[in-house]
Amino acid sequence: MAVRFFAVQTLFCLVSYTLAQQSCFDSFVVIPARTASCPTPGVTPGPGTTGNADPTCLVRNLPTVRRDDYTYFPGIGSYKLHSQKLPWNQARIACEQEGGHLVIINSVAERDTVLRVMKAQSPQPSYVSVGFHDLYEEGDYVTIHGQTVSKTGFNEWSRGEPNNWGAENCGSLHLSGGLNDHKCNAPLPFVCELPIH
Ligand SMILES: [Ca+2]
Ligand SMILES: [Ca+2]
Repeated sequence: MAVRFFAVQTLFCLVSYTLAQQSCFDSFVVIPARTASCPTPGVTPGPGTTGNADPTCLVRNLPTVRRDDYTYFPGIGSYKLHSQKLPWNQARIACEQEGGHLVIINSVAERDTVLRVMKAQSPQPSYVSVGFHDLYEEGDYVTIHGQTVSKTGFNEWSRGEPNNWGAENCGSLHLSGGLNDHKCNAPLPFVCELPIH
């Protein structure tokens, strides 16, 4: 059927070309239109414009630049505490929109730095969301960049944690310095990290 259709179209085109000296072969060329629009970092995408359907949008963040609202700790990293409480995934997105990511703790020194940021806030938050979860598989804790938490360089849990109490699949840090799992839809303050020292 397709071959016959193509043959008929070709014949039609030849006739058209003969009569009008115009080619209609252009109508066979399908140029895929790039209909999806990538979100602009820092701008909340509107409905249907998340960019997730467009693979080219997966390179999301602009090159990292220093921001005045982050605190810089030479040799360790740059951090910002958001005291506005958000569910874990919204916090993750908020950090990305600033060009960073939910903090990933890779050492005791970095944990202590995040605690300094938390303790500088008034009132001090008991917990902040950080960049790990076990959403893919219960008990398999990975960072938002896909690394197993036990290999990140910092894997100290608060006493009795993780306990998955009532289905807790998102990561947080307690003011006392240990990791915790909490319910992803429970709004918490959160700490973003810029990969810049
Ligand atoms: Ca869990
Ligand atoms: Ca827990």
